[in-house]
Amino acid sequence: MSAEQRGRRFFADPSLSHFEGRFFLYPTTDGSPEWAASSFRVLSSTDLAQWDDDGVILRLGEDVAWADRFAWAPSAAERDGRFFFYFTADDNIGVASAPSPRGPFVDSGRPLVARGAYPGRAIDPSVFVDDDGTAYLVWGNTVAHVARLSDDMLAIDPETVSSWEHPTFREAAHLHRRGDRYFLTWSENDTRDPSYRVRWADGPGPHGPWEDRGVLLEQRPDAGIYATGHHSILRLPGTDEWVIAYHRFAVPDGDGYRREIVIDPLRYSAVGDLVPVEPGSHAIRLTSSLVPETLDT
Ligand code: FUB
Repeated sequence: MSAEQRGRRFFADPSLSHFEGRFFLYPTTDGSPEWAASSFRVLSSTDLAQWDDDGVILRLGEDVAWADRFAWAPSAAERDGRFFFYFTADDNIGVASAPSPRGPFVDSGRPLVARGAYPGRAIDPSVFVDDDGTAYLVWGNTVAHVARLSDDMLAIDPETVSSWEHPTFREAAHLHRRGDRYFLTWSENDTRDPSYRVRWADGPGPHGPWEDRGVLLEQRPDAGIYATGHHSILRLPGTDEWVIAYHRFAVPDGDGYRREIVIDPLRYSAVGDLVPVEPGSHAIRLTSSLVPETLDT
């Protein structure tokens, strides 16, 4: 590994939120084989371009007693001034809460979705809050699940779980709504494969039924961009402008364990369909770090 490579920071699985007038990114800390991170950090920004690393917000094994490895793919939501952090921990999904988007997060004490409770792997939680305030958790690998969250945001209602299988559904399911249309987006293929990419479907409600509408975002070999997947979608507050945050192999010389985050505009056609994303932007820039360290080995 070159000297230049050694000081680099790698992040993946970006979950982008806007809380208290600031953008927050909740990612997986990347840079180790088999995605071996055991803690979560949060990044924040005012402009989506320059990002502060606000440090560690949850440590598996220390803050989470029931799992100590594979800290992956989180998502966050706010309700009544409290912040809820959904995370993967060793193929279970947990939830922690805090008075601020930067924590300190306190784990609920048990998995919210335990390994094996539903078909497929219990990974990649994503929270969606509908216009009427109802919150849903979306998760899964090979099978996508959607369930209503309880009013206190700490449990799913098992009576409401709907499951969805699609020949290309791999992981990273994400829900968003624009007007009366709901959009389910997800990753297909393997995150270590250059062909990892995002696909979309739409439907009339948070449980579908879903109609596959095609590929939303994929590699651009001519520009050296590969494995564009695991995304989240955010409407910029007070506008009808949208962005998509996703990861790709870090440029240059990245791979499925050294990924970086990009934020690109997301556009809709005149009839409200999603328009394929043109990947090409620079990865996010970290301008300050509370805890400088080198994460890659
Ligand atoms: O970052 C670890 C895993 O890689 C995530 O859970 C998947 O979605 C894939 O991005």
